[in-house]
Order: sequence, then C-alpha cells, then structure tokens
Amino acid sequence: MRSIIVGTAGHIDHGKTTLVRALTGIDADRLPEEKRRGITIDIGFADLDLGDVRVGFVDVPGHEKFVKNMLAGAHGIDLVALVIAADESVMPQTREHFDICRLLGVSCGLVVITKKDLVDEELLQLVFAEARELTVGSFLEDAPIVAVSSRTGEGIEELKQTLREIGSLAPARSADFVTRLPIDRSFTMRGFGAVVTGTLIAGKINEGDELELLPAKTRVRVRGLQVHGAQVKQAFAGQRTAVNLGGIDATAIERGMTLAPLARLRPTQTIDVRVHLLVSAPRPLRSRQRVRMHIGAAEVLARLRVLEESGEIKPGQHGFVQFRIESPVVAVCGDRFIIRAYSPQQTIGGGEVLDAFSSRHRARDLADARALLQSLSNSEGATQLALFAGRAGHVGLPRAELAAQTGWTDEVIEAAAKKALADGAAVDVEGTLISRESFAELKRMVSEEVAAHHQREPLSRGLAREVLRERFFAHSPPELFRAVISELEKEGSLLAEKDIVRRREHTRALSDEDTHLRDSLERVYRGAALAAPSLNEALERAGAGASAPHGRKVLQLLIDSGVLVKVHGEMFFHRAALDELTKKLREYAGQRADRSIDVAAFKDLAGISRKYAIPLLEYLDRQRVTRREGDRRILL
Ligand SMILES: Nc1nc2c(ncn2[C@@H]2O[C@H](COP(=O)(O)OP(=O)(O)OP(=O)(O)O)[C@@H](O)[C@H]2O)c(=O)[nH]1
Ligand SMILES: [Mg+2]
Repeated sequence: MRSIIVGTAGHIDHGKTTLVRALTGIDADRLPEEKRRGITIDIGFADLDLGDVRVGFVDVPGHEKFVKNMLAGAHGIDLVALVIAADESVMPQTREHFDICRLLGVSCGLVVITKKDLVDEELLQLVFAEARELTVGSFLEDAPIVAVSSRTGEGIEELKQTLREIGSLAPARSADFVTRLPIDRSFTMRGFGAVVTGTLIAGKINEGDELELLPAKTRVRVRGLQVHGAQVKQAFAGQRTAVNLGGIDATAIERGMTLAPLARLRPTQTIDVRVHLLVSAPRPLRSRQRVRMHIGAAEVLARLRVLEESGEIKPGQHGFVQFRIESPVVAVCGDRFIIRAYSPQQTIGGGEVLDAFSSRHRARDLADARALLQSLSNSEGATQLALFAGRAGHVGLPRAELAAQTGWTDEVIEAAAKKALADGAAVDVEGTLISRESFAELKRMVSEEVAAHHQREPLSRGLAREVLRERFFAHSPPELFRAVISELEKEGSLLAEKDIVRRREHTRALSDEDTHLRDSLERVYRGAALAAPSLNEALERAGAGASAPHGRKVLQLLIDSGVLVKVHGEMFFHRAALDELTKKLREYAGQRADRSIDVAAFKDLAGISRKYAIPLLEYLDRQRVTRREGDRRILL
C-alpha cells in the first residue's frame, strides 16, 4: 500500500479544514484558540484509508499572518489539494499558497472547489474558469477540478475516487537519500517523554534506532513510533510520523529541527542556491537584503548576496544567490526553500539549494562561482560528485563531506564514485575523492619542488618530507600526501627515504667527512631537544671546532632539508623537538576551555628557561600554532 501526504492550500475560510473533516471524519483544528475563532492557526493532521492508497493530510491555515505555519507543513507534501470556495473564487492566499507549491516543486495535485451549495451553476462555471486560468502553464494545468459541498456531502465520494487515482500516480519518493525527518511539532506525552512529529521525507526510522537531532547534534533513541495514530515498528518516507524519543527533553526540541542518522548530515549557514523571484515581488533582490528563509520545517533569517553580474534579480527572473543564514539549518543539494520579505511579510520567491556548504566568494571569483552553480544545477550523480571534487581542489573531498553535502545513501555515493573513477574524473585516495586534475597537479608540484631543491642544494640528500607536506598538503588528509609520493615513486621519478624525498637519479656530492659531520650535528641537536646549544657549542660538540665556516655550511644543509629549524638568530632546534613541543602544547590547551597558556606554564611544560621560552613562543606565533593575547598565548 502506498502512503502519500496531501497538503491543503488556499485562502482563509475557503473550507479546507471542513473538507478534511468531510473526507476523514477528523477535525484537524486541535487548538482551543482555533475552535474559538473558527480559523486554523497552525498545521493540523488527519488520515484516510483509500484502499490501495493511504493518505496523510496536512491541513494548513489560510490566514495571511500564518503563512509561516503553512510552510512548516507544505514542504514535505506529495500532492496538493488547492481549495477554492465557490462563493469567493480565487483570493490572495489562493495565489500565494499556489506560488509556494510551485516554488517547492510540488508536481502533483488537484483543485477542489468547495461550498458548491452556496452558488448556482453559472457562478460555479465561472469559478471553474478562474481556477483554470490560475493554473494554466503550471503543474496543475491538466489536473482534475472537483466541486464539492462539505455541508451536503455532494461530490465527496467523487473526490475520494479522484484522490485515489492521482495518489497512485504521484511520483514515488526517491530512495537515494538518508533518513530525514524535519520536525514540525514537539511535545511531552505523560508517561512517554518527548514526542516529535513530522513528514518523513526520506529513508526509514525503526524502533530502537539511534538518531541525531540537528542542528543541536544531540544523540537520541527511538523509543516508539506511530504512523496514522497506530504503533508501528518502522516508518518510511512519505508517512506522517510521530517519534517518541529517549535521551532528550521535549523542551530542548523545536520546530525546524531535523532527525537524521548519526553523524551523517551537518548543519550549515552558507548556501548557494538558484532563486526564482515571483512576478508579484515588490522589488528586485539585491545583495545585503535580509529575508526569511523557510527550509524543511525551519524558518530562519538570512542575508543574501546576489552572485549575478547585474547584482540583482528582478521580479519574474531567476538567478544565483548566496545566503548567509543567521542560525544553522540542515540542508542538502536539491532541497527546495521559500523566501519571504522581512517586512511586510510576503512570499517573494523560492528556489533550490545547489551547494549546501559554500563559502564567501571573492569578487573576482564570481564568474567561476556562477559557472560551478550552473553546472551543478544541470547535473546529478557522478557528474555532481566530480564537480564537488573539483571544487575541493588539492584538499580532496572526503566521502563524509559528500554525504553531508548531498544527503545520499552509501549505495548512491559508491555508485557515483565508481562511475566518476571509471570516467577518469576523479581518483580515490583511501576514501577521499580528488579530481584527476588536482592529483596530477600535486604530483607535478611535488616533483618540481624536489628537483628545485636539488638544484639549489646539490649537497643535500633530499628535501624533508615535512617541508613538502607543509607546503602543499597542510590542509589535506595525510593519506593524500602519501598517495602522491607513492605514485611518484611507482612512476620511478622520486625516491622516498625515512625523512626525505629525493629524485631517483640524484647523487649528492658530499664527502664522507662531511656526511659524518652532518650526522653528528643532527645528533647533537636531536639529543639537546629544547635545550638547544649555541651554534658554536654545537659545532664544537660535533667535532667541527677547527673548521667552523665549513661546519656552518654543513649545518645549512640540515636547515635546507628541514631537519633543523632556525627559531631566532643563531638559535636552532631539531624539528622533532619542535613537533613534540607543539604536540604537548595542543594536549595542554585541549584540556582548557580557553585554550590558552601563559609564559610560566609554557616554561614548565617545555622544561626550559626564559631565554628559550620567549623566542620559541614568538616562533610558534609566526607558525600560527599560537596567537599572542596580552601575556597569554591562545592555541589556534
Ligand atoms: N455552506 C458551506 N459552508 C462551508 C463549506 N465548507 C466550509 N464551510 C464553512 O466555511 C467556514 C470556514 O471553513 P473552514 O473549513 O474553517 O475554512 P478553512 O479554509 O479551514 O479556514 P482557515 O483554516 O482559517 O484558512 C466554516 O464556517 C464552514 O462551516 C461548504 O461546503 N458549504
Ligand atoms: Mg482551516
């Protein structure tokens, strides 16, 4: 049996709630205030068994003040029942709700003309004509129009029949996405604890599942599940679902949050989208405007930046925009959203998320940003993956990143990766996907850097691995560095030894004596660790006392190859000692809330005197390991 969600839409008082009651026997208005005022304020729910189709209704308020509530329910529907009262015909919220459905990409539905009993045949025909006019050129253009009276019951059976027919034609929910339940209600049920409800827009939820509540990132457990008022073991996409959650208090949950698999999706605040601005929008969209954004069941404020060359999007047009959202939301590629003017509150447009984890674009990169968004908007699967991998450049795209960006299941990610690898668009480095182009570029850069080093320093054995890693792989996963080196080794151009990388054909013109001196010097500094000797002392200890100038040259080799590091004047340290110090510092700061350390604590931690402490701290500042703040250092 299929489960579908039918949303009502339409102007206030046009008979949406009464229609749902006539169909299901359920009054979706549950708030006392709704009953008292005779209007719907917040979304309500009902369900209907039509044999082969099970319908969950989301009944929305028509009042213009409550469009925000309407949006919390409208985002997950399969099918819309656009309600138009025969005695009033098309009114402002008929249009606004219909616009919203179009912008959200609802693709299926019907028009229901209510209150048929209040008008004569001639007027009814006029309303039919106006409904046709409204829907021309839209997804409802050829949709059925059914006239009913919820009062007399006329047409209700015919409407059920129509609902069953189009319900079984509505496109099935894609199985490509991981579980996602945007929460539209949360409350405490005595004896049960926290309960949330929402339309399960993707995946499945099982009793006993561990899930994550986002954006709070709270781990929760599914204690129980209800669909259509009945206890179930499993709920699946397309069902109105109530979830009893363990591990959390209902007061910590609010509308707009999302339930998702553990550590799978990530909240975001910077997204790139394609926006369509309604013809009825009062003015063009321009950068720095602040709008209300409705995505999933969430409503957030966002400031926008128009990415188009003209700097604006005119009413009736579409274009690329970046939203900087003021509070984190869950979004993945392809999600639809609605924007409303900050004031007066009015729906002005909507669109589709193309890049859920974007970053601020520099003015000179705008053309590239637009090109990427254009490609993203026309692609899916492996092509989309290749575009994201390309954007990640030398850093590469970990699969977890792709999962958060797209909401794809593991199977979909694997299929897309397989295809992208077969197409030669990307390379897979232990789970990180990197574009073939970036990988080739990295290989070339590493290879050239090593060659240049040999040229500069014919006496050096090779370039320190660490120097290479820092120069080109500072922000990449460590596997990537290893993969590039090993690929170059396989090709036969490079040789990687313990700490250094050299060209295979490189032979160093270092005499046995100098080799000996170099190794002794290294031992001296390694042994001294942070209590580094002065240069002269070191040369002395290494046995180069008699030929100091030559000793300095050999020492320079150690510096060039990255084994020794110049911290200050003639103060040198072995890299291993500095790495160890940085590690200790990170451990120390990791245990402190403000991640800070003062000079005294630093001296203790490193076991050194002030003479070394200050130059070392200044060195760490330069390396951006620390940042000075007054007399303290903050670990970065
Ligand atoms: N005569 C007649 N009255 C109807 C019919 N359907 C609804 N009404 C009346 O119209 C009024 C508004 O109906 P509702 O169902 O509350 O309208 P609504 O669209 O849900 O209104 P909001 O939720 O506030 O937007 C009520 O007084 C209903 O009794 C109908 O088919 N015939
Ligand atoms: Mg109502």
